[in-house]
Amino acid sequence: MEEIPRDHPRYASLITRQKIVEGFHSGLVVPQGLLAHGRGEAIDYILGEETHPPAAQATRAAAALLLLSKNPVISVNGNTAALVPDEIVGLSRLLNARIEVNLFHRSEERVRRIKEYLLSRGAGVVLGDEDLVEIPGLSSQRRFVSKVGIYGADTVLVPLEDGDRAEKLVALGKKIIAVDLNPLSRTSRAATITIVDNVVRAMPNLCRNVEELRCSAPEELEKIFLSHNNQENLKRMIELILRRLSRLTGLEELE
Ligand code: PTJ
Repeated sequence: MEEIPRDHPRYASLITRQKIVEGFHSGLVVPQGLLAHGRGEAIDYILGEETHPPAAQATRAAAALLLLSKNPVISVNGNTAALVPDEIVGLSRLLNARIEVNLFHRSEERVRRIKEYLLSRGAGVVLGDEDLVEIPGLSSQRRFVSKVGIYGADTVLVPLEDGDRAEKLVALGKKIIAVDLNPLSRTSRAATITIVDNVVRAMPNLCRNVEELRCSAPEELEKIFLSHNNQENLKRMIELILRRLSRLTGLEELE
């Protein structure tokens, strides 16, 4: 791995970029995943590469929802496998949740590679290559889902979605938790809860919140979940981005 000076002001961002590039070289990430990452980086730059209060609140609501769910599933694509493999495995253990590989640019070879990678990081079972059914009305490759995984889930965590699937899963009556740096995306708007944060910060935060809330009474969890309003939270994130942009450009009068 190329040496990145620790005192570089954007050290964390450059390390994350390295992980994506390594994931690409080892066949986990598709070239399109590099572009998607760059899109996320641009928004993260505006956010100052830190977690803001609306994202922290969404993360807590997501933890409550996951703990209330009977059959939560963590959907994994190439980028998330490359960036947060240990957190995916850790969260699945904390919640007893299934992990499923579900890809937009699907190939049997890449499903196998991602599955093997997660198993090598300690995952028990990884679904995504057998017992598959199709999500009705969805034409992308993401329509192939495991019958006992995403298809049977009541809540699906979809870090770095690409917009086509979240809406269909919501239409099937599932609750969707998205992690997406873009508060304007279709996924962000369609999800039950969207965490507008970098997946490298959101996943460890989510694990921490689940640990903190795991002994809470269901009524308490419900209160946290029901007090969350996704559209309102997205609005707060968009306002925050506008405020930060106006400050960065010196156009304070926009505030
Ligand atoms: O591995 P595959 O085949 O399933 O493909 C995965 C990608 C990411 C290539 C595919 O899902 C795709 O094309 O996604 P999009 O449409 O580019 O959307 C990705 C979204 O994730 C965009 O809104 C980005 O802003 C956002 N994003 C990118 N990197 C991060 C992120 N959000 C949170 N954390 C990130 N690190």
